[in-house]
Amino acid sequence: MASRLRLVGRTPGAVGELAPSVSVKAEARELEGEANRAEPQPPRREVTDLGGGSKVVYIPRFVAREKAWEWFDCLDKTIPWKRPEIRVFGRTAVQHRDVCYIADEGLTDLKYSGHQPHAHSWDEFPILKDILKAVHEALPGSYFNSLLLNRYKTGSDYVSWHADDEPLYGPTPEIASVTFGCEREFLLRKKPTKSHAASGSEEAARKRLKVTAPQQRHSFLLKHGSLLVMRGYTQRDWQHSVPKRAKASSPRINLTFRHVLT
Ligand SMILES: O=C(O)CCC(=O)C(=O)O
Repeated sequence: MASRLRLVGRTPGAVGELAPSVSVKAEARELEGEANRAEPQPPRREVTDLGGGSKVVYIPRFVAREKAWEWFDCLDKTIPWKRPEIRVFGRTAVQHRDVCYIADEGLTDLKYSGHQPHAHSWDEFPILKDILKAVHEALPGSYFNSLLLNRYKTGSDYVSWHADDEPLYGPTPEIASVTFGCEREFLLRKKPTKSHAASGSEEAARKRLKVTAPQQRHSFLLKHGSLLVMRGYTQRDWQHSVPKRAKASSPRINLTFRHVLT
């Protein structure tokens, strides 16, 4: 401290003041150095309690901007993206986004909409091991052994309303979702329950009045380098989607880390 005080020259900014002296610049650099040496603060977290034991944690700046672009480029180029055919409401359709699946060896196979993705090994993609490590560090006590990657090339690519409620994840799965590239809206809506479902006469009255049934909804604008975590009964009681957005003109890559029960 004493040495810094000795270095200080005249106060800059006074009328007729010369350019800051070397000693003032030295002090500024020293103060800057001190700020950089200060304990790094963990990134800000926003917690949304959805009620009924469901929760969402959102960390907007999980990965620093430049690092996140580096990871985006590497994933965009090196992942063997596929756009598979799936069965929806009895019809075959091409999925509206590129996907790839990674899992530990020996886990129960993932199957959704009549499609069973090939499970690649983590060893094929060192970058995914790095991202998984960062996720585990941010979420102490959590453990993920599989990953579904999605690439939305344009605003016409989307994922429709669904829940990741496959039995292989158990009753209260934790899903950690990392986003790179274009910002897109991530929506959550409550699944209708018996107590919320309207009776026939209530529904008829609503139709006459042209009123939509009240439904709990939440929306998150998922930023480049962000992490969103769904916890508790979110998959049992809520659905999520990433809708089409005409204005989304650049690609977005999303990684959802999951734990398959063994
Ligand atoms: O792209 C996203 O943010 C969501 C992806 C998703 O819902 C899923 O992989 O199940």
